Amino acid sequence: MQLLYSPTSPYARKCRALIIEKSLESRIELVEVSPLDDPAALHAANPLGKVPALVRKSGPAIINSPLICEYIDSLDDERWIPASGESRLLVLRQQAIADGLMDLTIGRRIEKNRDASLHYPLWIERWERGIARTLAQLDAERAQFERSVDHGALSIAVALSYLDLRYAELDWRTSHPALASFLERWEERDSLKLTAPPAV
Ligand SMILES: N[C@@H](CCC(=O)N[C@@H](CS)C(=O)NCC(=O)O)C(=O)O
Repeated sequence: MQLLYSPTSPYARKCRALIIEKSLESRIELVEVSPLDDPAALHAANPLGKVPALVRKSGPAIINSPLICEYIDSLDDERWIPASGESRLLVLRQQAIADGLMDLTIGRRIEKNRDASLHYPLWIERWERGIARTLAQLDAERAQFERSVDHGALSIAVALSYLDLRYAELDWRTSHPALASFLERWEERDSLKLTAPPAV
């Protein structure tokens, strides 16, 4: 199996970190691609042209990181995503909030990367307000995940770390010190250490 990924993609980082946590490295080969170069292998796996995509020996490629993570989690008996019930909903909800935080951070960055004359403040401000609200919400529900070692907590850690990469000027660690401590604990784990994005 091959996971097509890019080193800065937080969605791919979730999958890569989960692979490491579950010690599945020998079963899934990591193949770096650059989605903006439109590689044929990526388009064959995912017509949306997005990473991550998981190419299996048979059967269609699996796309969209939550589905890929479900599949990775099913490869052994150690559950990082609970199989059923309220605990499953909670972990999937945490992943959804983390993914949404990544979406907002990416949307803001794409807008900011345009020529200044093309900036659309309405969208930049809207995404920044969404990021601020999400951080406040995560802080308010911290007790639900801050000591957990599961896919929900992993996803939140990856999303917070992505803010450091793409929205460093927010300095969210100063305004949310307890969330910062949560991330620092995750940053001690190999799963985050070995998937850290290259310095930009
Ligand atoms: N919902 C998707 C989002 C994937 C995504 O947006 N990936 C970005 C990289 S961070 C990408 O491949 N962008 C290239 C493009 O949109 O053309 C997931 O969770 O996998």
